[in-house]
Amino acid sequence: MNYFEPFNSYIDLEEMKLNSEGELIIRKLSDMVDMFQNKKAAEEALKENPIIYKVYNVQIPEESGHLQHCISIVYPGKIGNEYYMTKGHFHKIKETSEIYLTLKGRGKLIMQMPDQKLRVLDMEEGNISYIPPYWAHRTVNIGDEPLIFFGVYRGDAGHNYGIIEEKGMSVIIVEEGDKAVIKNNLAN
Ligand code: PAN
Ligand code: ZN
Repeated sequence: MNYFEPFNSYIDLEEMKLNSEGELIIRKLSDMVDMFQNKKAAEEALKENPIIYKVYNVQIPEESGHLQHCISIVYPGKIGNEYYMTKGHFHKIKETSEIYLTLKGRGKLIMQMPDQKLRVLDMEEGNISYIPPYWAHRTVNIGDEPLIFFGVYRGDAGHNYGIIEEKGMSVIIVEEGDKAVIKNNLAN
């Protein structure tokens, strides 16, 4: 039997750092510039190339039986009137489910089925959001502080970004008159 040591990680919410040995992913605007709708605003913002989000991954074997877990931080900001967001993905193992626990900030969790069925959940401190099997998922920071959430999912799930990178999701979340509004994505 494979033996694996139990261990703790620690999230410091003030420092916004996860204390663990795992990989840190930093996504800048240049990594996802085509995903925002306002091309002119995106090009302008590219001069500064802001960090849109970070993911602190705990180092876990990519095997069934294990649970991958990580802390994501989506920074506040907009490209044009579209809020900063994650790239969004399906899992390679499509029947993977996932749980997000919102620790700080305000966001929206957009989920979409391959047949385009769509759901949007609020992410607020203390919300535990369940992403059932088959749903693609993307998070959007609609507040003015970092959106910080914990995610956990099966060890061997993998990520599939392809379809969403090409086509986007069927809605976008934009600011209109100080409010976060869900709009159809005309480019989809
Ligand atoms: C999360 C996401 C993380 C970043 O850990 O991977 O928030 O989003 P993207 O992977 O879409 O860039 C998760 O859902 N993992 O499965
Ligand atoms: Zn996921």
